[in-house]
Amino acid sequence: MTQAPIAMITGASSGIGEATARALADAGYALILTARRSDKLEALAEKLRAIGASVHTLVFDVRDEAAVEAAVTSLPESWRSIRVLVNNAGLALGLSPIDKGNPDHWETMLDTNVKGLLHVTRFVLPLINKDGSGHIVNIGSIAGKQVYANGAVYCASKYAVDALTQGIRIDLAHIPIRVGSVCPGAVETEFSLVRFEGNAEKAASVYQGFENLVAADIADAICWMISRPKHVNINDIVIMPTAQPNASTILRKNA
Ligand code: NDP
Ligand code: 8X3
Repeated sequence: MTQAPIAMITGASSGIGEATARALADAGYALILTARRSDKLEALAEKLRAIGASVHTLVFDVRDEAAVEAAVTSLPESWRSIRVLVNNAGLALGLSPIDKGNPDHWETMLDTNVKGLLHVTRFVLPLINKDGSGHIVNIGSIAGKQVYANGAVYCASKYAVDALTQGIRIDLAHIPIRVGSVCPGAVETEFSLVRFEGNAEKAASVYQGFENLVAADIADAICWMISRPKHVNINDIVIMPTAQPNASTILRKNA
């Protein structure tokens, strides 16, 4: 029996990570799903098992280096050969000018989006396939290409993801492990609810008056990126709503 290729997705408990888990299950991958909220992760795992996917869940905070190491070390032998790592866990907190920013928010964003990605990559790298099929996909953002007002620290964290993607790409080319990023504009997920700390009205207003991206659009791009032949490395995909030409401009109806 041929074993299904394994993909590990961080931040699989909602949004883009969850949609990617569904898409990769449909594409025949076995899945290692990670996040902090074990109830959400288990509910998704059960749904995917019901459609025939093999799923292993790991509950950890990407900011906690020791917890990341312990979780990866805990993987059973049959889960220790990973074809695709999707570094997706991330968040924004707040939307404020720098002189009014909250340093706790800054620390959480940088620790999650930058150091968390590094911790996961460092401990998972030894398990990634070295036969040319191995792949790392980092979820960046249009905010990592263009800075927008009141988002300096979130943007800085995503510029760092862009730099790390380019650097890791160079460093792993000799193995080879393929490395690329998918950088979306506005996708309706829990992202804005988290950014505005549970203010549902404020979060909903982000997506009003235009057709935003949905998480499945990003999952689709990830599936395409990782299904290219071994000699093709897609370095970067920037994917935007048609109504959002750049990081700072959204064409809203009735606005
Ligand atoms: P969601 O809030 O829906 O999902 C974020 C995921 O990250 C959740 O599964 C959450 O799980 C996980 N996560 C957050 N912090 C941690 C942590 N410290 N440790 C472990 N897991 C964590 O948002 P999205 O799906 O939109 O976000 C996914 C990625 O896409 C992020 O990197 C985001 O920056 C990026 N992005 C989003 C865009 C958008 O418009 N939505 C646009 C461009 C990029 P849990 O809380 O259970 O730990
Ligand atoms: C999320 C995109 O522009 O809402 O990375 O910050 S944006």
